[in-house]
Amino acid sequence: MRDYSIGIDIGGTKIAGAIVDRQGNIIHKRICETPSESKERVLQVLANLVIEFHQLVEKENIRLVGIGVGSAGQINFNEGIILSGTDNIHGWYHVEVCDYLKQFTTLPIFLDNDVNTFTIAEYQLGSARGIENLVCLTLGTGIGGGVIAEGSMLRGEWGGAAELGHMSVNMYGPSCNCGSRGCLETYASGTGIANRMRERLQNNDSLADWEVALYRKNQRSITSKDVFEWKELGASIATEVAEEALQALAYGMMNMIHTFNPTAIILGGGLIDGNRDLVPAVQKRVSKLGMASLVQPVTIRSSSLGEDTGLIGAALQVWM
Ligand code: BMX
Ligand code: CA
Ligand code: ZN
Repeated sequence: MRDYSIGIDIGGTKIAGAIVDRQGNIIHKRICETPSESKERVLQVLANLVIEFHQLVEKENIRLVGIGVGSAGQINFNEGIILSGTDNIHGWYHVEVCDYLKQFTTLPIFLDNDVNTFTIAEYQLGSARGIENLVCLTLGTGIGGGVIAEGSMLRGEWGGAAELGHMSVNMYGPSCNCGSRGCLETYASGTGIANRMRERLQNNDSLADWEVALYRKNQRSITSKDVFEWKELGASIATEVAEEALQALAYGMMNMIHTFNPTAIILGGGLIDGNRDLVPAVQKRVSKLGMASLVQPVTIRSSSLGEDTGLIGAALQVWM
């Protein structure tokens, strides 16, 4: 009998669940909408997934060995509690996920940050396979991080380590929802890039007519994709915003290299999946910064496992 585990990825808009083997093969997958109205409803969705997957494997004669859950936010890994997470779910703080799910299963349950699980997948199966000193960064709605140090996940005191999107690259920079200023996330996440673009548009009245026409879009619906497309067309403000994002990333990554002395940095998330050219552009900038002995040997690569990396990594926690 082969061993499988249940992986669950809790996102702000959808919850994905899967039965996964140790090689990252998914044999069953379910996607549910995240009920934003209450944490009780979200927990119910998680319980239903666990119950359904248990029923499925009974029929198929395969062995489940554990459950791994991933979620954005600050996770107490030791106690299996989401301390705070997405704003999309009403009341989504201090959620005792592991204790709750224990009512529905006798399997061991693990709960970790979404990008920590992404990091586990890249480390065990992806483009960072076997790299024992590794930094992963995802550029999406936010920016998340995960660090493997000397072959183990770096967790800190209770699991909150490696919130790399909230490394500040400018103490006078834009305020961040974490309470700080100039976090990497405020410059180089999808949300951050769109915010910086909007800000610049509001404060600029000396643009060429063609550029004004280009930006004639409902400002609220501007995305980071627009910004990179406008940059390609040579639009001045979009170019400034995209360059600033790359430069912020480069400085952030230099700080990470100085701090963790990694062999490689893996970049993933929606922004990278949609624009792989970002990786060499960042690599070029990083290589000009910081201490050469630390920075020069580091390779920067994009993730290789696709959109299910976080979900697969959630399941792989069981074998980490
Ligand atoms: C934020 C932070 C991280 C998370 C990262 C990526 C919250 C809710 N989120 O910096 O914990 O790993 O975003 O999240 O505090 P995503 O939503 O972009 O996947
Ligand atoms: Ca993390
Ligand atoms: Zn922040």
